[in-house]
Amino acid sequence: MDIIEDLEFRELIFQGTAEDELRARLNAAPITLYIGFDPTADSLHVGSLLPILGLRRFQLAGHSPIALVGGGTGMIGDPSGKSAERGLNPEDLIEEWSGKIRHQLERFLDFDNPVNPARVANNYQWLGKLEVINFLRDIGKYFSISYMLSKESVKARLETGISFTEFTYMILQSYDFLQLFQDYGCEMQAGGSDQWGNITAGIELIRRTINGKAYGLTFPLVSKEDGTKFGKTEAGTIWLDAQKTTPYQFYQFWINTDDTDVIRFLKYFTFLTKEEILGLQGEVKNNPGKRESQRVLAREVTALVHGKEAMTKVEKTSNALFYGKIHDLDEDEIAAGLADVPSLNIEREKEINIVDLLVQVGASPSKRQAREDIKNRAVSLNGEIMTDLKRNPSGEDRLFGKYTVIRRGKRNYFLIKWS
Ligand code: 383
Repeated sequence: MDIIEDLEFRELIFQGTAEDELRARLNAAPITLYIGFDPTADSLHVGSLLPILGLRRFQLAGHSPIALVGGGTGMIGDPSGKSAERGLNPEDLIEEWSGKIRHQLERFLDFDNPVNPARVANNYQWLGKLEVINFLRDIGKYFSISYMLSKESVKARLETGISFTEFTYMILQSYDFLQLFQDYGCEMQAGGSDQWGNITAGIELIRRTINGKAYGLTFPLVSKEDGTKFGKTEAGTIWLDAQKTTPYQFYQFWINTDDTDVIRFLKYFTFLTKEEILGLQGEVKNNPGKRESQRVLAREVTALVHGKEAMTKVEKTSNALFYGKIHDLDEDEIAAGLADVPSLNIEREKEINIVDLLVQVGASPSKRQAREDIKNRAVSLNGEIMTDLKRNPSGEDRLFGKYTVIRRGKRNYFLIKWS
């Protein structure tokens, strides 16, 4: 497969250095490439997904990927794309996060492949050993201040302020590239478009120190047509760690993609073929209400990140809730599917009328409205339409002895937890 052709179809190329040469190099023989990930949290998030999958695309096309964990650079802080100086995290925390991020990265790559296995490295291994005098003599000399000042990451911060620490970051990332070039035969660095300055600085260092030829490639930063930030919802960041963003929340995030974004996201985040994606593009046009593309996107990305089994489970939960088929769900699926809806804890012994219950859980704004809703057959209890204004939900209305699922209208769920 011609990797560049595939990346072009997927709109994944933002910028490349010496693009014609790079294409020729990639077609000539397999290349080793790397992308770095700094441990700035205990998990990666969907923003890191596109570059991770980029590594996987290269591996599938026969090239050798290196996932670099920035145990050293994470102690400094990349100013790229950041409007303000960041605080330093404690060393032991960075080390702990490095381990977690390494595990996450490992899930996406194939380490047992005999021909082009993936590798992981941690730049603390070499950056941690640097000594300031040697660093300034051996590496610092290759960076002119005017070159460093011309980088977007620095320019953007001259007014608001940048410390010498963050200013130095690009030198460390450049030194990584040189190390990987020499020790791992790594000829290419990729990353998001925010990494362009750091990547080209490394290429320059490799050229100036050992007269080596290295390449760079950047992916677009993921944007949404409506202008809002990708990867965040009202509930916050969408993480790859199932403990932080449950597979169900993760699946919901993708299924809520707008029609205007969904085809581009299928290109970015799945391994579906060109033909399959073009087919779905037709579906969006001709059958927008069906949201088939969103379903496929959510299914594919959830399976990639959380595994097929977890995907099948959340897909089932999502469908059951969509069609109101509560009885199809087991206890865990109810808990997972309704983790984010308004809920109310009520003591088991308490007698409470359905009208009061609707108001207390926030399903209806007033008792009058609650009665209206019930009369209009807009309220269902555990998947069955409820028309009895006098009803006090009792033992038999508690699924698994503890849940009563209320739905008002088509989409609004509420959960009563009896304790
Ligand atoms: C560190 C050492 C290297 C090469 C790269 C690095 C990390 C890099 C960085 N990257 C971002 C991060 O870690 O800060 N300086 O959060 C993000 N990446 C990738 C991609 C992205 C970038 O991990 O655009 C989004 O995910 O490049 O912002 O030797």
